[in-house]
Amino acid sequence: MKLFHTGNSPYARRARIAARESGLAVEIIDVAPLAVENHALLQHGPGVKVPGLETDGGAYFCETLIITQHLNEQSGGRLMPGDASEVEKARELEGVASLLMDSLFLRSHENRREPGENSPAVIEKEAARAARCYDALDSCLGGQGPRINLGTIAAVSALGYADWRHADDNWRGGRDGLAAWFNGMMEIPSVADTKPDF
Ligand SMILES: N[C@@H](CCC(=O)N[C@@H](CS)C(=O)NCC(=O)O)C(=O)O
Repeated sequence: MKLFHTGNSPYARRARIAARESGLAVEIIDVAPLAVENHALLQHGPGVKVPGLETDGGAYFCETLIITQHLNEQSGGRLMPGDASEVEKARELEGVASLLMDSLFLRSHENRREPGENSPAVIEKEAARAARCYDALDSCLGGQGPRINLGTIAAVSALGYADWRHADDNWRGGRDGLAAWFNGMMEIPSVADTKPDF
């Protein structure tokens, strides 16, 4: 399989960690920069986004949730807990972390638009959504030890992205449990090696 990514993409980071932890043979290919005409990814479909996964069977998957799900299935379930109730918790976490990532990503783009072209209402709404997500992650992960599943991979990637693009959110403030969990996750080599460079 081939996994296409760019250096600091939080979505691609999830796929990169999942690929490594799956134990599968996945070639990781950096396709930066994305914003060019006739990009090589166009041969795989209309999106030209990362992550993208070319399977051994010749299919091409876009969308992080589809890619990481495929990697989990191909690895015989290595990326999810074995116990059914733990699977539900991991899925719940993956959902909250996914919507946090989408929210942070949207707000980051909004923040970087020209003054007068961005929407303060959107920025405010997404900042409030992110704060609720940080609280939810703190409730769920505070006091937990580091472990890999698709939920924790999504959560550590979203929080790492917040450190880069939304340092002012100060997500660690008043959330000691979440901060300690994050530090523990950063000890895992696949997580440490994919930390955004900023
Ligand atoms: N919904 C997509 C989002 C992926 C995404 O937006 N990736 C960004 C990089 S972080 C990208 O490829 N952007 C290129 C562009 O917007 O042209 C997913 O879950 O994989």
